[in-house]
Amino acid sequence: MAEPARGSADRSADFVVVANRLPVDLEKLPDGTQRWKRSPGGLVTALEPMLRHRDGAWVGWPGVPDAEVEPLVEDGLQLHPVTLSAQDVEDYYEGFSNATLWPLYHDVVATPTYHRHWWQAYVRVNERFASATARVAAQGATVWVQDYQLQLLPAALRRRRPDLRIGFFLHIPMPPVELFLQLPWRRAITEGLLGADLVGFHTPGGARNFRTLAVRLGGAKPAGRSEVVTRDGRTVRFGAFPISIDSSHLDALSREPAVIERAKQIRIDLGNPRRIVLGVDRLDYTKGIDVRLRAFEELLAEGRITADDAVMIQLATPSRERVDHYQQMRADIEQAVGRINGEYGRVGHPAVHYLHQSLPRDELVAFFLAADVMLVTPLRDGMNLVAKEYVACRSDEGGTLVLSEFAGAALELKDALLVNPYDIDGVKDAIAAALAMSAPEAGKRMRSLRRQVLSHDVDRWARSYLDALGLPPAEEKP
Ligand code: ADQ
Repeated sequence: MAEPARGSADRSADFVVVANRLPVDLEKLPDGTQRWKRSPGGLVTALEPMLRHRDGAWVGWPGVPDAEVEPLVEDGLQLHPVTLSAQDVEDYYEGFSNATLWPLYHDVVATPTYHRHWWQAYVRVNERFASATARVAAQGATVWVQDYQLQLLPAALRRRRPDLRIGFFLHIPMPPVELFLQLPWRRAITEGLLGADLVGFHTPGGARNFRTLAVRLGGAKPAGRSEVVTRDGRTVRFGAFPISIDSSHLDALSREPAVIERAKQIRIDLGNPRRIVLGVDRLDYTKGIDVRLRAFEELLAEGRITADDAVMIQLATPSRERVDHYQQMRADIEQAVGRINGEYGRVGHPAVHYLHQSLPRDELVAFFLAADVMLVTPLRDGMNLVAKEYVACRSDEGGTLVLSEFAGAALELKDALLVNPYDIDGVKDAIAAALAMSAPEAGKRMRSLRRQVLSHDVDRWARSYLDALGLPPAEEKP
């Protein structure tokens, strides 16, 4: 499906996306050969058409260590693989990105680990990404850097290529200064971000935190407008650009007869419970899977619900399985599921169904459609796309969303039942209220949520960010 890039790809792309991962994964097969497999994701869906329309390129890691692969062209899109050694993966990706930055930026809900050799790997890999991007971008090109793994890249790239227009978007929360100050390399990261022309966040709160850091640690000066600072005579703008999903596509999928049929079958397979309660997450300690299990368990223990009234399903995509925090959390969650089923299940009728699996898209949509109550209870989340996906899939205007106040999505999805995930009694009350909610009340809330999600999709997100960065629409290109 992919072909090698013909001729020199050097300095040929007008628009370059840089992310830790390429939109395709390299797979090494048992017979020693390798092939590319598409890794579908919201970001790819949103950016692909724009990249194709304007000689775009994507720079990223192909997902396996020590893969020395040549640039390739896939359906007209240049892909530029950056090689990471097994040591880089351990220190830069699993270490600094996922055991230092990830917990620090999520309100230290797990304790971040600070290792100097992880930091050195983070610097080394960011520099490598900067060199790769500098080789690919055309004179005056626009480069859009994605996420916390690459926060040094804007400044590293600007040093090499001052002619570029550089954007950066953070997909996770920007923490308050009081927490960020823990980071031994806080100044370098702040300076790295200040290399961009526009720094985007999901929420205005994230943007405000960035402003404080930029002034306090990055030597930036506040400018007249609230979302601008200046540094070394350059202007750095920042702001909130809440990401979204391909809403109309999910809406259409949820109307397909095969998907509707599958949703009915899921209910039958579960023994026709009165209510189905669903959780869908990457298996991550920030997502509050333990919170909702505990709330559900207490509701059963107190007799406020019975296992015939409500069955819970937790779908959890395997994630970061080599990072310590994740191994411990998986064990805790699986123990809780076992305990609840041991206490409240019957043969053939567990109270909680738990799948540690990634599901195909249409199967996931059928689960969304089958679920009467959707539980999205992160302790902290940049946005949380699952909440928006559930809403987009409820073309029948049914279902109730219980949503954590600490997900970025809560700022937009105001007609969800909002909960503080640290308040277990509050979460229990919200679940009980959702289970008891009348159809007209649920319908009213869902219609309002759907107006928001269907009118604010991922295309609109990308377009509004790129407009602010100053990238003209492709058709206006001379
Ligand atoms: P994530 O932390 O990965 O993203 P989220 O936004 O919820 O979190 O996206 C998860 C995606 O995985 C969703 O599209 C969901 O449908 C899918 N998924 C989860 N479990 C699945 C399963 N079992 N089978 C199949 N698919 C499954 C980070 C930030 C978020 C931010 C996004 C985008 O942490 O806060 O919303 O980036 O910016």
